Amino acid sequence: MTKVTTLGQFIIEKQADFPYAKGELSRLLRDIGIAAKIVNREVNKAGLVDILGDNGTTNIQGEGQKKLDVYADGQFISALRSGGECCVVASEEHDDCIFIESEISRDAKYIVCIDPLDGSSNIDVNVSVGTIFSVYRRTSKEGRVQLGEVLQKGTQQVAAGYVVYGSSTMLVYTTGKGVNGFTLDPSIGEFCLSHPNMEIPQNGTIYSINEGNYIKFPQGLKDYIKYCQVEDQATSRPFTSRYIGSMVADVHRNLIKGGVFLYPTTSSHPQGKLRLMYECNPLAFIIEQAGGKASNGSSRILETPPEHLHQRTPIFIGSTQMVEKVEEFIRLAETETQPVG
Ligand code: P6P
Repeated sequence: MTKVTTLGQFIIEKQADFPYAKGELSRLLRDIGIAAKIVNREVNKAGLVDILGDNGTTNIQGEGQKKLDVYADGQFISALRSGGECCVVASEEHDDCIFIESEISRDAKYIVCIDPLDGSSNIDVNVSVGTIFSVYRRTSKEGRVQLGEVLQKGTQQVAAGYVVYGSSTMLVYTTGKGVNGFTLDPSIGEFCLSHPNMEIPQNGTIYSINEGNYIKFPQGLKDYIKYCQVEDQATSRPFTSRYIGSMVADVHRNLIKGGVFLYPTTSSHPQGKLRLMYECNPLAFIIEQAGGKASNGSSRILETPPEHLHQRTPIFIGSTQMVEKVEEFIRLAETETQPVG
């Protein structure tokens, strides 16, 4: 009988890795895990209850909010509010930060940035969606947390994770000492350790990009896509193209199988589409901890200075050798377009 380690047991066991830990981060991660189970229940019965479709509202991105977007947002904020370890939440679904100033959260020291339900447009067609979260420590000791404390570089994260609601529901997270994956066992209602010490293959043969935007891509990306499609046995090309349209699902597949996910700048998204604080930074922390790389095309995602809450960035994330090849094509195209002399 193999030993089952639940997420809660694992978090407590790993707490010993942090000598000064008093359990606050452990409790915060427990709170997120509880909300993930509740959201999972609704995601899994979408279609049977009135939780599908548009909510009739739009978020700061100007995107139509799905009912499940709003539901998931409410569940995670409620769990963080009642857990007492979080002092402020930055959510994709809210223009501004949500300050948690209840008595129970008086000494809370953690900041959470979250995309409560990423890829929600896929819900109505039964395709995997996800939750992405990032955890920082507040830098001030008391009083209301300032926006500057929320806008910390990705290198300052104390934890990051995602939940992928797919053929099974998994929670994958890091606290800076490796990456571990937990699969929800519905029979006991617990996330159980299923993927200890996850490491991404250093190279791969899967590239993941919305090729429908090809005409809008910078030249370096066009050159890279053509490189992926050329036959070359020595480098196992042509590569395989896989694009789910849910970043969590695409990144999760590449974490396990190897590959690179690419969302460059385009003429319609000149800063890139994906958000730094609650999509790119957390996934970059996880992939780097698993031995991979996450770049904006020229530098580490995690070193990107945040300027505002919903800041966007181009991102190339996955197997190190594949990300480096993308960077090489971007550099080459830029030098070729530089004026001579
Ligand atoms: P496009 C979902 O809306 C999302 O934020 C990511 O999960 C996903 O990778 C990307 O946008 C898909 O964007 O432009 O290819 O539809």
